[in-house]
Amino acid sequence: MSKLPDSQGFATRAIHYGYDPLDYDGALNPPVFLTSTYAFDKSDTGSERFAGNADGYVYSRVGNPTVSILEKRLAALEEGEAAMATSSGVGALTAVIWTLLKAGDEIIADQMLYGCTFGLLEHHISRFGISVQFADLTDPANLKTAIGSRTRMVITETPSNPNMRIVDIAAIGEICHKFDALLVVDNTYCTPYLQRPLSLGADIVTHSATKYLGGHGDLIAGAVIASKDMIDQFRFVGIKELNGACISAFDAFLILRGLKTLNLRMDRHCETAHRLAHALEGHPGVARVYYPGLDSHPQKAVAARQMRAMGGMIALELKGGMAAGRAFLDGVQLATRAVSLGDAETLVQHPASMTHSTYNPEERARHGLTDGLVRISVGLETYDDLQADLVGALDRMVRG
Ligand code: 4LM
Repeated sequence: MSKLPDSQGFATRAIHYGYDPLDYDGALNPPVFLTSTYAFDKSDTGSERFAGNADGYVYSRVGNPTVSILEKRLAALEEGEAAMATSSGVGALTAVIWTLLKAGDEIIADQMLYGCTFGLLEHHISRFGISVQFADLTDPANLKTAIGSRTRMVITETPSNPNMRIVDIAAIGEICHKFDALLVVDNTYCTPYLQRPLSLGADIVTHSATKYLGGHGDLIAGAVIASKDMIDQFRFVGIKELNGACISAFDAFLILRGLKTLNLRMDRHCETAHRLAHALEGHPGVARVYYPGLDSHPQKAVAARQMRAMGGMIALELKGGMAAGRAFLDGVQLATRAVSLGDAETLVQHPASMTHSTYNPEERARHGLTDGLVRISVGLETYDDLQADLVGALDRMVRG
């Protein structure tokens, strides 16, 4: 077990926390335990572990030594008591919802969420008797109006995927707790390096670890960070018996590797995105740039309060709607046309027809997602090359 005190800095924890090479023959990197099951020295050991009376592994759907190292590290980075890694971000959120809620309960969710999160909440969860209200949580007053005695959970992303709205975590958390509702914050866009929702008043943090935490576009994974009590429930009910969305030891290893450079990558993502947001604002093909570091962003002050820096994601509202969005995407030469985010490669995509096509046109209009919005996941390439590529694509789009 790592001997580092809890007071150590973010990068130190991201590199060392929860692992001591001397526990594993000096191996600098954690071993990848590729095993589905674990031998018991005698039958009593197995039954005691299954009964929860003794520590120890029983089966890798529920726990694995490589995964445990990742979980300890993620909890330390998010400043939570405990963490559980999952096979995807969707697996993390379903483990939370299915474990904690029952028919008759209500969820209030922000009006703008990653497309498949919206799909789950708007199109599927009602089949299980759970109702969902959507509200614009950028104004906490809207939560005060919507919340009631059946509200068990409030779910938000901040910044929201894809249009970068900012939700005030502390203000929303305060309202939730007056009504005994749990606040779930999807922290995928920020990572714990930029924002720590639990310290701001959230109860549960979820992640798509596919994105910045892994950082290299080579895996699908997720995570939940919360109190030890809740994580035990998510593990022994949510993953073990409800959705089975356990992470593989190999993917856990890759995320541990990615975490070692998380702060360096995030610093560069943020710096490049900030410069690009300024450079693209005012282009004749661009109606609006959504980036919380710009003076034009309506929640700039809230973002500055709760985020260390403004992140690596930018959304552009193009003049010319869907056709302009497609023309821009087809015009890039260095950036990659792809969904997902948080990779070294700059990725551009068109939410209305791709990640957020789970919102039908009427839902897009109601929830404030326009057809002319394109999303840029700013990568780690040389700044000048990126600016030339994106401005060039916009110039060609304008010229038609
Ligand atoms: C995308 N996003 O936006 P898995 N939470 C947030 C996300 O952006 C995502 C998930 C959860 C995209 C995927 C194609 C804020 C995913 C879901 O994909 O299940 O790891 O995470 O491009």
